[in-house]
Amino acid sequence: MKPTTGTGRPPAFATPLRVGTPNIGDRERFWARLNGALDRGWLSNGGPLMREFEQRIAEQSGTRHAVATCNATAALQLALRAAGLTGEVIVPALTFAATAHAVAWIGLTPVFCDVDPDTGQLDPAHAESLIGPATSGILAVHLWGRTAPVEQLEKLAAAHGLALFFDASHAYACTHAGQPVGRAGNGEIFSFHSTKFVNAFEGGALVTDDDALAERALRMRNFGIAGEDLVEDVGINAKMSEAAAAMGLTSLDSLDRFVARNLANLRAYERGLAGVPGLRLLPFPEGERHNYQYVILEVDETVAGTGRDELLAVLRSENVLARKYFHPACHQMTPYRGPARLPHAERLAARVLALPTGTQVGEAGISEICRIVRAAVPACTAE
Ligand code: T4K
Repeated sequence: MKPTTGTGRPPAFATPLRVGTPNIGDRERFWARLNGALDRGWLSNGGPLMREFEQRIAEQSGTRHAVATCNATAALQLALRAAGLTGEVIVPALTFAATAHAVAWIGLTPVFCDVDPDTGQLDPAHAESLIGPATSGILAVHLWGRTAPVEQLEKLAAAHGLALFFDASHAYACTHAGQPVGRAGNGEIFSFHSTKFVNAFEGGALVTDDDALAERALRMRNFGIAGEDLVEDVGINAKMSEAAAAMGLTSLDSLDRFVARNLANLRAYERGLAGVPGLRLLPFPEGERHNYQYVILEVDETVAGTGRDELLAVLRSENVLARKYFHPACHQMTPYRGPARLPHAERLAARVLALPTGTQVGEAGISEICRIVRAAVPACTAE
């Protein structure tokens, strides 16, 4: 049965427009790389494609080391383990569950921090109030590809002797203060999941300038093995396969094209939603390089006359599968639920919507999405 809008007419988009549809690079180059791996008979465990991928990630990030992994969650865990963190780690409440889970899964306690009400980034003042005797580190997030308050957090971590990592899953190929994301704190972690603008099917990487940290993470990624007869650490299998690296490299080849498409899409959203009462597209700070992969719309129900969830229902009925990234806030998820109230994280989690972008959609499609949104906002139609 064909989907309908409930009015009997077909949805505006015949095929669903999703948030996170992968950008696909040059298929011929992908197959050539994959065939090379098959011909070599070397499919994982530090193969040449994985090493080339690491080299390109390190170059882009301006770091001495990149440790590629099977996903970013594993890279986060490797980073925290390799840095020897114990006890409590401060994390923002407004992020994907993986940030908190990476901490909890290795037996550490995530302590949830509130965020800036405008940007959604971790609030350093609140983070400071959460530091106690058991705190060993801060894991900040460059949420939606906009960067966290890096300098303030570096100052805070230094003053309290804490490790500092950045979950940069959304921020590959971005800059902060004109410098590539990757060099802040003790290390930064990227995701190359299929839903990210550069993807390796599944993949991640820890980048760092800390030689000892990189060496330990490299070992731990491969069962803690240091040599044929030597196992030096408790390790895990977090290796990136050659197939993933083939995809990752092919994706990197098209990075500029993907960013250009995302930027053109963002501008189309900005034009299409300009002046709609109660709606705000979260801005990207001027003067930095961005990947523009997360187009985030904030809905103020009191002004718009419709709430985020109602707007989402309308969009979904038209086959625009926007996502509530990120809802619920982590401290409201079942494993972490407690008495803590984090008003800014809760408020944003209830108001934000990620809209489709990437190579699957162009300006005509976005203008149609904006038309649907405008028609769904009573404050707009009443004007
Ligand atoms: N830290 C942060 C801040 C993160 O956002 C993430 C991941 C991580 C850490 C951990 O990174 P990894 O360990 O995954 O490398 C998706 C992704 O699975 C996840 O990687 C991502 N963040 C998160 C924001 O989005 P879900 O639960 O929303 O996935 P799902 O299955 O609902 O798919 C998302 C959308 O993408 C849907 O609209 C469908 C579409 N999609 C997905 C896939 C896999 C496609 O169109 N094609 C595909 O192949 O988590």
